[in-house]
Amino acid sequence: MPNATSHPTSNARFTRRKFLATTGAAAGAASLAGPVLGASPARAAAIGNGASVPALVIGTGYGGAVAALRLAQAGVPVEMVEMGMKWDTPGSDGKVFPKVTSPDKRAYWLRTKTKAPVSNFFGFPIDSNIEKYTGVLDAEEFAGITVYQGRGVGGGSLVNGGMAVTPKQSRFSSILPSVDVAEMYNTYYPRANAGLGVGSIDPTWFETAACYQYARVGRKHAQRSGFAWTFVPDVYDWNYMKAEQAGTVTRSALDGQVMYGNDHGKKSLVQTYLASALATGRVNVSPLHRVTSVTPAAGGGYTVSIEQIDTTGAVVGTKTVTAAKVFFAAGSVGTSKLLVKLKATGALPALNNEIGKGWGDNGNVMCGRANHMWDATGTLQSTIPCSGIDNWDAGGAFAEVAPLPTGIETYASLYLSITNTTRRAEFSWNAAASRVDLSWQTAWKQDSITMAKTIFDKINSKEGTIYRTDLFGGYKIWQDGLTYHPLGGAVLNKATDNYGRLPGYPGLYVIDGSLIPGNTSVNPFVTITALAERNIERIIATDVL
Ligand code: FAE
Repeated sequence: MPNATSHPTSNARFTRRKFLATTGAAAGAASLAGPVLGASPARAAAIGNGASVPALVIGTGYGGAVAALRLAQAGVPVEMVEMGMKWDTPGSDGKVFPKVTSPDKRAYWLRTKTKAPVSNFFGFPIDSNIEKYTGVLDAEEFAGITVYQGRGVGGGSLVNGGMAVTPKQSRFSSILPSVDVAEMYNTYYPRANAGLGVGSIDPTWFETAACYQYARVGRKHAQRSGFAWTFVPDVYDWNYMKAEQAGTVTRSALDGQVMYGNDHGKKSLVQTYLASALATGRVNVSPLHRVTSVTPAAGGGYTVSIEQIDTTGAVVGTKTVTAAKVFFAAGSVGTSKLLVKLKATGALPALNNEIGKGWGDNGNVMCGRANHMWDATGTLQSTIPCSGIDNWDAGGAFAEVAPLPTGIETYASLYLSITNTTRRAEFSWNAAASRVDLSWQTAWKQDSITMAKTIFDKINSKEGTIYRTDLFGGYKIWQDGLTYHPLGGAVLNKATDNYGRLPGYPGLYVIDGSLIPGNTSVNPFVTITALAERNIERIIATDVL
């Protein structure tokens, strides 16, 4: 396998056939699912300055991991460039990741103070000072909203709750109107679910597990108010979860790990798609490398500018590489910010006017309810949610019953609602400040609050309970200042063609959550993965093979 710095072509018209011919590796061509050509051990060196590569993927989240695996299986060497760290080394406490209750420098991306979504407890602020470090969770602040995102090899899969939800088929055409519904539900959703290792909680075990008392209380209240309550699949290893509850393995979900990473049990992309990609021997990952520019190269392909950073965020080097094909997989915010800047500053001037548009927050809004003393939610709470309340059709809200893993009895029920908001914001280039702005307004969350209230006003009224006012600031009922689910900014069939190709720039593709226009009706990563599977299959068949 050629070294990262010596890939055989920088030609924009690169094809797999050409690559195989130039390397003499044509024998035993791989199918998508089949064995790979001459697999060799994963290369460990970072991408070299001046490298010329067939395919470069910006970001290692869901879209990027799918693209890398499928390209590599088709015989194409892939360079992945990731601005965050590779999270594989324990700290002095013996753990790779900190707990939600004791965040340290590993928790946050280049912040000096934590910014916890549940910011107060009994009214007291709980954020604390930390050392500035390239931590795993970015709380990126725009004027009207804080957008939480994963940073590191594995992207959002490092920090998310693993809730792996396929939207109801009947709702799909309003999520992605230009995509064939049958194809998605017959082929790409099943492929994504299999690739991600999605599983379901054992419903019998659920009934007695102490760590899900909070979810059983949530179910009781939902059902007594006549709402549909449902288990939600997850990528957490449910057998490991059982063993955690039994006390026979090291705890992770039952030891307060989730939003700042899980040491055990959680199948992040590092254990699934990225492991398979690296096993091909054709994929190389460069952590702590941030792409800053992509522009057409004189001799064909694209010139990609990269900053290498250290763990304080300081730039310690710059690299310029040439790539025949570039896949934007930096997440909804990362990809949108790059494309908006590159269009406005003349690096990719022919990008169309849909770039930066159609961005939404998946309608995220959080709230807590104060339960009666006879409805304790438990001192031991699994950080992995396993259930939700579906009032989408009647009220526009799907609420996951979330944990509050403080280790003490709080008598609180916490919920993250996903709502059917139609609000969409736009990214734009702010030349004076040399940054990308987002037009989201906090007041727009009122739509989501109204929808979430269709569930919780009714439950409160039935149970004789009230909203908690001490979790998100002084006397504040709703956490309306954030999203965990950024979507859109380079919307499919608008900013790109119907498979993620960027018009005007052959060889440039978008393959992440920025393709999805603002809402998926449920937690988004299964849809991001399934759409990436659909698009890369077409791209490999028509643009690569
Ligand atoms: P993403 O996974 O964000 O990956 C993008 C990667 O690109 C990141 O690793 C970035 O560091 C990297 N990057 C960005 N800019 C650059 C650059 N210029 N150069 C190099 N690298 C760059 O994108 N979703 C669910 O479905 N279920 C859940 O239970 C769930 N829980 C969540 C909990 C939290 C706390 C958070 C933050 C998110 C949660 N999500 C959940 C959302 C989910 O993780 C998110 O939709 C996906 O990760 C988005 O996938 P993408 O491939 O679009």
